[in-house]
Amino acid sequence: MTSTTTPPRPAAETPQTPWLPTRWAAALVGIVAVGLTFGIAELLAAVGAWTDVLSDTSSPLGALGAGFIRLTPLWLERFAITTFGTADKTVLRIGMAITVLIAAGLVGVLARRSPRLALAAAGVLVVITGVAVLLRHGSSWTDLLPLLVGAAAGLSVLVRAFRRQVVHEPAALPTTTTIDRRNFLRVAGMGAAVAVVTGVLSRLVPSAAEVQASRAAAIVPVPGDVQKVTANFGLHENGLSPYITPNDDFYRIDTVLAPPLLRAEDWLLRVHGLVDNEITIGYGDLVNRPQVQRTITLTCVSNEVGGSLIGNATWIGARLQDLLAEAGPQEGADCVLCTSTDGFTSSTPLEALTDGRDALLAVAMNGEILPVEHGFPVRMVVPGLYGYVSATKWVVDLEVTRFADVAAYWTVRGWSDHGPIKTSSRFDVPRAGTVQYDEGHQVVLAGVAWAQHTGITGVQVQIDDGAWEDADLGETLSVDTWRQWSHTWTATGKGQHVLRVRAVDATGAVQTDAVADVVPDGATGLDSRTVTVV
Ligand SMILES: Nc1nc2c(c(=O)[nH]1)N[C@H]1C(S)=C(S)[C@@H](COP(=O)(O)O)O[C@H]1N2
Ligand SMILES: [Mo]
Repeated sequence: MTSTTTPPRPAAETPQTPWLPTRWAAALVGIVAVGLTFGIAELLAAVGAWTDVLSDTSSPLGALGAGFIRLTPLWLERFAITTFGTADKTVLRIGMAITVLIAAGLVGVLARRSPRLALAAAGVLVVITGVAVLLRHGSSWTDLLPLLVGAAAGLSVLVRAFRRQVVHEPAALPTTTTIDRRNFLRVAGMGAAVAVVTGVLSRLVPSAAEVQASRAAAIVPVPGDVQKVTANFGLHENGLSPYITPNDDFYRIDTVLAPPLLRAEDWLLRVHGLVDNEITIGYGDLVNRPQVQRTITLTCVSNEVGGSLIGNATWIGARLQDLLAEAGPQEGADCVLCTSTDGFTSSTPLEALTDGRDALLAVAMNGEILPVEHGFPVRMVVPGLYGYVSATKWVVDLEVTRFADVAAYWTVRGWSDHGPIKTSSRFDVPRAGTVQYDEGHQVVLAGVAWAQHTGITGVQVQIDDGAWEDADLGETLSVDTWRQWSHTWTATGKGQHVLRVRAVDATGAVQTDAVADVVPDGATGLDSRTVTVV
């Protein structure tokens, strides 16, 4: 028989001294509780999206990011794009993380004083996030589920950690309430452990991986119609942009925090609105249509004079003109509202999609399947129009309509309805900044010039107030791409000199020197360099 005697119990605990966690410990528990909320919610959202039970819009952090972007005033957004360029999303993420961390810490500190108030504050955070989830394009009430489950876990940690106990002081002192230290530490520790585990798990959920797998399985279609490409195309000068921009160097502009997770096998495009025949087409049908290969230069309307929001790539895809012809646009239609799976919209002039130019539903970029951040599985590419009115990535819906009846993402924010690209040119060499040359030095000036869908026939360089001199031009595949240029200048005259460049398009029109801001329809003015001859 085993002894039933239990080891002697420790002596009855001495009456506890009133205890409160330090502010830092309380803040940390607040962060754990909020971390748990988002960790669990993101995990559930990712699993939900992956299993198609929930839409891609149920991620609370994604929704907060989208809400943040939507509320960002125009000037700040432009400042972010021009200051941080493609890193603007990273800056936004860091900003959002800091904001959430501070709010979570404050909730913890508040709980130390009043768990009820803290619960209310945390509730406000949850409601704000919930509203952000519901405001996302294509979301429904069920998309709130991940957030609600996460919040239940997070808030219960908060409540349990800060559960009060009544302490009866031994003497005739009044009864005081304090926090049970052991319980606080146990709950905080458990909460932190669960938060870390869910955080790690949610990283392992293969929803992004599924999309990459879908992309890896896709095969670049063989185009039946290819523009001639000669080997070693274009000019080669140190510092000059290559004629074709490699995918990894291609500028990226969009309004999403993370690219939407859309698999090729799930992609469907609906063509509807003012058409005789509605069309719904899947990825397989799209790549089975006649494919063409075209080199087209994309440009962002936010590109400042001399800026880098421009790139030239070779795209493979089906021509939009043929698809629209099958749909049969009706009298009075003048616009196609193109919607991305992330909710972004562009209103594209119907004319630009049907006037014979190579407007594409592109599936490949520079010989690869479209990179996810450039629109996988399908994006639009329209020669001659700025990206915001034409280059919709992750495109899933084309509604033939009238400009008078719709408003697109950027047009409601003060940008023009029609966005034809303005003729422009820039220096790549020398780079901006202080440059010195010895007198008599043969200085190579070089850059790119563009007038998509009209074509560049000349580039001219001016030294100070001298005559405009013709630069040499690189070859070009079509009027839809930029052209490289270069010019040699013999550095003469000690002191400072201003070098300017301007383009001449195929109609003979010379690039204007009038300065215009990027808002509402693209910047104008001349790019220049100031150099010193010694
Ligand atoms: N879905 C979606 N498509 C989009 C955008 C966006 O914000 N969302 N931005 C447009 C803008 S403003 C530009 S300039 C181009 C940029 O394309 P890129 O990122 O492949 O260079 O995409 C266009 N397509
Ligand atoms: Mo853009």
